[in-house]
Amino acid sequence: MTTTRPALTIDGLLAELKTLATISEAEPPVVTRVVFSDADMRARAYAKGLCTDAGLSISEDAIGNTFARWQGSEAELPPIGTGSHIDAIPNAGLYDGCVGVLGGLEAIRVLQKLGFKPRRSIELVIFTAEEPTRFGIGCLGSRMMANVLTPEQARRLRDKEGRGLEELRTAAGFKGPLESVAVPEGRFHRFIELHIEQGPLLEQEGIDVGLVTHIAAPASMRVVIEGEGGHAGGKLMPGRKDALTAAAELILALESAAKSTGAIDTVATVGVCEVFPGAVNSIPSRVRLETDVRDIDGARRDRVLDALQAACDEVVGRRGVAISTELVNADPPATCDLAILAALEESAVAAGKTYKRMVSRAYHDSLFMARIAPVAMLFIPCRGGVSHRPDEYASPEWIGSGVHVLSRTLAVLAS
Ligand code: HGY
Ligand code: MN
Ligand code: MN
Repeated sequence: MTTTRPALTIDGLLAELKTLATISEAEPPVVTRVVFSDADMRARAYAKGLCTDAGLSISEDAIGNTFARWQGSEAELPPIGTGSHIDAIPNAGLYDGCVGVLGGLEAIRVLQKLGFKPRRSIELVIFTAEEPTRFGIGCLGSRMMANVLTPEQARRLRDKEGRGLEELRTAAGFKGPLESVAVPEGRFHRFIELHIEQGPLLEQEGIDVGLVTHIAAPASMRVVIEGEGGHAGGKLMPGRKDALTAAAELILALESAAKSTGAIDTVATVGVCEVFPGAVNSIPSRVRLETDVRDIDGARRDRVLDALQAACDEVVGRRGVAISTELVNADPPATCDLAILAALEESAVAAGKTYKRMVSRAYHDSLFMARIAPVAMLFIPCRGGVSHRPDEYASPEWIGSGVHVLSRTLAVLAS
């Protein structure tokens, strides 16, 4: 495709990213946007408005996955998909996910300005609940599209206030049977997700874009420790069954298991530690841990989960507490499509951008889209590799490079 490309000013996109960031449950610059919250619904309305302004036709499925379609001349062909998420964990930044949604829209608008006419439709997707904040499981919308999470399993999901998925999604206006969310293989011809790296490599090496070859395999295990509790003054140390000191041993055991696999790709985190009753003068009687274990090698990751289970069994015997574990998810890694990677590489060269092939240590909706279509991801640098923090930052140059390479690749794939 030889075209005289207008100067790719992304001022509009930068302004839209900043506007979207103000739609938050927290005070700007902090972004918090949990699925089905008021902020999430306002953010969806804002993003849909931008898509409508670009002449895209909008549809939503029963869980809130949103599809904005630029109709191609051969409308019956499976479309080229691009997109990401706009929900955000507590205390997040403004680029995670949003660069892929608004940057994907910008890539479409650039092609429209160039007068490009797609043969295959191009569909921008805004996935529901990529973040696990509300229901404890990530990629809810894409996981259901790929039927990795069944409607029955989805109906069992509760948030920490005990509200079920059904109650919350219908209150948000998403009706229809959950059975209608799963899509058949071939619903999309190809899928590309633009995303910040959420790691330091591209910036450190001064490389413009990353071509993602594999997406790490995430797993999450819930651990509940039940002790005896009691008075912090009256109950002497011998014979205590303190749920929090037991939990502390498990947290350190998990860290040690991840560090001792011999591979830098193994990571483990305990991001949630809920203590009951949470009073300074009351011995903790119950603790809930949410653990996150990942690796690009699924079997190696599973060995860390096994080590955590073994540590639980040992602590039960020695401390006399009760421990229950629940494997929330343990997903295989995804391999990206070589033909799409080649197209991204050609686009990067044509755009005069440097690039490198790399793995994604974060998971993304593409991990599940890979179950139903050939996928690839396009990374841009983020400052210091920082993400999931309000100081997350991607420069206009970095964002412009991502949009430029994405728009070229969408044009090639949709031609
Ligand atoms: O946790 C992740 O990898 C993603 O940012 N939700
Ligand atoms: Mn995230
Ligand atoms: Mn993300």
